[in-house]
Amino acid sequence: MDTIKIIGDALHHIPWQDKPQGHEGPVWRYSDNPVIQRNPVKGISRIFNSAVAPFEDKFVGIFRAETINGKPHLHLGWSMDGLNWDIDEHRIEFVDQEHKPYQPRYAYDPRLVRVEDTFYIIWCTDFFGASIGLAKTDDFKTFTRFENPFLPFNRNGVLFPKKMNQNFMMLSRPSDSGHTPFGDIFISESPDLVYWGNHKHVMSKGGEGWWQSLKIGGGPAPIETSEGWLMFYHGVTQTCNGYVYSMGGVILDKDEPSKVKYRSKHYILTPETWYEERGFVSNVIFPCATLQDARTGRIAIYYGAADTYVGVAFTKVDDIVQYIMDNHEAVGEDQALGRI
Ligand code: BMA
Repeated sequence: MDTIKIIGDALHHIPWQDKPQGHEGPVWRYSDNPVIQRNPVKGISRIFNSAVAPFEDKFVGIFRAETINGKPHLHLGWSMDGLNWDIDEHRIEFVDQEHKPYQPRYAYDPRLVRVEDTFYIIWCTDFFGASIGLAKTDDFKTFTRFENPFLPFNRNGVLFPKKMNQNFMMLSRPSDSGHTPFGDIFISESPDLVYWGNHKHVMSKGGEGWWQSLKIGGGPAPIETSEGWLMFYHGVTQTCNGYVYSMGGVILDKDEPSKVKYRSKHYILTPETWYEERGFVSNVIFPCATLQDARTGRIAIYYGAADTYVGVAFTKVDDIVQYIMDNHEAVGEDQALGRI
């Protein structure tokens, strides 16, 4: 087979460590994890499930910050190397389309996606229950919210970095408002980020193994590759001590992203280290962002660990895509168009 390639820009200063000798599996952890520790900023006890992106010659981050009253809000941060972060102690102030203040009551699990020259933040917001919030920024100074794109209850909104047939494409995971014990991933389209439709089912929880038997949810924005859209996601299993969140990998069809091409039957990262196994919520790996370098195929994955820390893991596009293809398992109707 030809080499598998990332379709996109070079990112020369991507954080990187080579795969440790003898390491099994396609994903390996940064040796100095966690990159964000407890009580990282005045008034903030924990930062996790957060998103990063390259911006000008730096990296920008939108952080899920649990404030010391226990409520999550979004905070902006900057980094030169993607590993050492300077995070604002004040939360992001949003405005509406008329530039009037429009603050979410709470905000968590942000994704940050550039489509053309604009950055979009997608998060879980309070809309009479958990639903998806959406805002845009061009400069990380003004953050303009759209009306909430979907009805409650919904979470894990993930925008594709490219329009398809002139439409924005958004993954989401409809559910209930609490610690949801169910959920599949769906996709919706919009010409303007206001009107959404053409909803389709993308992928189901389940499969032969148990690690994603309870629910799944989209992760970082899908990465365009020569094999299709590479997406990391979280899969959840239930134990007598609560939920365990692992990371999975899937390739969605290039032109019909509601169709799964390949999906790994094994998790690609599961809680094993102290910072993943122990924290505010133990045993959670929750990926929300990647950085990637199309020139070398390097990918850095940013994930929340135990609802307490931010971790970074690495892979290379050919390793991970090959792994997903070699370990493919078709689940339910994933490979169909998703309209029934
Ligand atoms: C989910 C979300 C995530 C969190 C996870 C584990 O329902 O709330 O933010 O990381 O639970 O607690």
